[in-house]
Amino acid sequence: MKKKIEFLDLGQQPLANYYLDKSQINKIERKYRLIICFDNQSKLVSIKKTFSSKMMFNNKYPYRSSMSQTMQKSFKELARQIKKKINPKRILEIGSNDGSFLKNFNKKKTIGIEPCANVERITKKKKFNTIPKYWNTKLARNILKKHGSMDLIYSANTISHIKDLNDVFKSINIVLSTSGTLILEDPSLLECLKRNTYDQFYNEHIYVFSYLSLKNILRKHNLEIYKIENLDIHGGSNRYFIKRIINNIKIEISVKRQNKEEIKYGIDKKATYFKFQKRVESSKKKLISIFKYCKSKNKKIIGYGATAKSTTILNYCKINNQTIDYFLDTTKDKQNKYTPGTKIKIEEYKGVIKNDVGYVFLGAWNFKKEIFKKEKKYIKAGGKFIIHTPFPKII
Ligand code: JHZ
Repeated sequence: MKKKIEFLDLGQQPLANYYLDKSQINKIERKYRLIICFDNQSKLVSIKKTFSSKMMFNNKYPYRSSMSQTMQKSFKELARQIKKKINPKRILEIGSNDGSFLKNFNKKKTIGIEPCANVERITKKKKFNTIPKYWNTKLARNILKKHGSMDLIYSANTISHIKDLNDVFKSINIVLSTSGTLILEDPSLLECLKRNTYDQFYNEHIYVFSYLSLKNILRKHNLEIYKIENLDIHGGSNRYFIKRIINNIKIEISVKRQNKEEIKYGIDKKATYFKFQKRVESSKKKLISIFKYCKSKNKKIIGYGATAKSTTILNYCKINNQTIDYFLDTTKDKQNKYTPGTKIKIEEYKGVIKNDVGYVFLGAWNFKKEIFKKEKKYIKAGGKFIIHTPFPKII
């Protein structure tokens, strides 16, 4: 029986975080076909075509986790929980980005791994110990030799970006202390399917994990999940608390609950994925018709939050600079650049949405609450947002 089943084709796509300079917009961009697969044996959902880490995560990486209050709050709250319940002496973060998580801890206790040197530098400037390298067994051995074992390893939105998962966990096993805790946080496949957020798939998200698939990988490395928190972060993420199998920590009810929910939804069945594919196709049609309607009203349409996710949506639905005037984004490294593939100018967010804007396409829909709170004035004045999840609509 064929193990890997291709269930969704999101068309020709550029690299999601590869924003273009003005000089690049007339040049041919590198594109690939974004096809999503389900492995019937391991239950792992992955993208078919992958790129090297060097190509995706280098010293031009634009993403900063500090750009959202929601993320900052979430990291702060987790740090509080860690200090109270685990009280680790040594903490390692894999994919520390600009230090939004680490900054909640004593500098002497932490090490951050961040291969994107431009982002790593930001945390280093704040006097944190950071290493601009990719996570692998060589690095893990060096860390162990220099700093000893770690009793807490945390990684948010990073493990799903590394192709060789066996190497990831082999490396973790080298550094994690015998009684250590591993906390992983990544988008939830169950929520992605339920909310029709097909934009969770792009070149950086090599995997979108379910509990079932992650459990299978961890078991191979003598690790197991003992607690799961369902978070609203990034449109529905899971925070997995993981221990070595040999350690006698009680497996909490949240694990059983997640298992039950995923089985009930059919996350282990290929039919579930073909149903999702149908919903994605109809989502595309609906979104295109919404944009056509908005355009017919002769009002300006802009984008809000030039996310990696929106690269998938815009390229899949072929919505480009003919439809969206410009994007607003708070990230300096994205401003005055153009969205990959669709070439929509990204402008600096200066605190207000201009009066002439009729519709705002919410690229950063995962921060809807935070953004709606900020944009009360625009909403009060009758401004409308276009959102694609769970179904495309104008709100
Ligand atoms: P955001 C990135 O994905 C890439 P993206 C990566 N692969 C990943 O997994 C996730 O992050 C975690 C802007 N913004 O977080 C800032 C505003 O302008 O959804 C960001 O550019 N105003 C590592 O890019 C973007 O939106 C605001 O008020 O899909 C949000 O990007 C807010 C809240 C955000 O991740």
